[in-house]
Amino acid sequence: MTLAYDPDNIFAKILRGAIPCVKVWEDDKTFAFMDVMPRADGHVLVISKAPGRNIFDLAPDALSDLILCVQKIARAVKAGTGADGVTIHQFNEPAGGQSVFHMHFHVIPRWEGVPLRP
Ligand code: DGP
Repeated sequence: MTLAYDPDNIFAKILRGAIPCVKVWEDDKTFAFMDVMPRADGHVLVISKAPGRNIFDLAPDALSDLILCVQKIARAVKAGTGADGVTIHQFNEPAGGQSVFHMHFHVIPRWEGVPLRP
């Protein structure tokens, strides 16, 4: 069963400007901002402006726009931080590690031999 999208989730409030964030990208379909609990310096969250809870219910067109934005942000994060690579995380439902129920990707810069912060 797909659970309902809650329009009062934290990322929906960020999109509405009701909660501040450090924005790094915005267009008509997507939005990216710094994670407040970064696993590494330069950790960015990338979200769709469409109201999808996670991978199970985001509309296909919105998912296409989102993953293309993730690629753009991954390239920018790697170039901007000088990282050796990036780790991309995406979690679905509490059992899958999701805590904010608005579809998002984590883009985390990585350096050789440096573990992620907990
Ligand atoms: P998860 O749903 O497990 O992918 O984790 C959600 C992430 O969102 C977590 O890394 C912390 C981040 N986060 C939670 N609340 C806020 C917030 O108010 N602002 C920002 N910028 N990030 C947040």
